[in-house]
Amino acid sequence: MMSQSAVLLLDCSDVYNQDSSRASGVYTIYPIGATSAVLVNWKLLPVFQRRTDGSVNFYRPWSQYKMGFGNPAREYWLGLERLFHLTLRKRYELLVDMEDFSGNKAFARYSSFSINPESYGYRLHVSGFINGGAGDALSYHNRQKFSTFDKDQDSWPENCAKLYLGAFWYNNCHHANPNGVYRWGADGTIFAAGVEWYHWKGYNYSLKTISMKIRPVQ
Ligand SMILES: [Ca+2]
Repeated sequence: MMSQSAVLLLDCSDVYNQDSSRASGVYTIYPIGATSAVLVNWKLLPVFQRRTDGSVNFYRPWSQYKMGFGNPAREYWLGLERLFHLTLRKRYELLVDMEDFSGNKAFARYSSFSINPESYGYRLHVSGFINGGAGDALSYHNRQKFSTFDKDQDSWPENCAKLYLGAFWYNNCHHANPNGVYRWGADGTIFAAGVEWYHWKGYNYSLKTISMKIRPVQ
């Protein structure tokens, strides 16, 4: 672990800049300031979203999506407020990794990623798609505000978070639902409510794993 007397780290690239021999393990970072410590795994990080085993309920209200929940080593949502402060300071790119229940893997990469502050609904800005076999399910969500079941900021007359049992930058409503219900593969019981990336597996296949991670663009 880093020395607690060290300079406060804003993200993992600062860890790396301080000491490249520490390029693995869990570190404490401070995206907002000294009172905002976040444990992150540098090997995988900064990961701001991860589904891997269905151990955490992701159907949660705005306050929890704002402040974060889960376990950084397993299923996790960093929190929109921390994510905003992270992407405010530097230019970031986004990598979305995913895997199905047959062991197939794919990714989607975006060369630019940021979000606006809460007063602008944590609006998403993502561009520069690079295909790693998963297809582009996220550009559809570009420039959308974040929505939860108790805060509808989507572009659909009804409440997308309630319809698809998740929370996301819903549009009208989604091509990706990474915070949906963990459903162990193919399942059309409730349309498009699983952990989904439409352009790879369609609307009725819930992924085994998905993670969304960012790193600074040099
Ligand atoms: Ca709506």
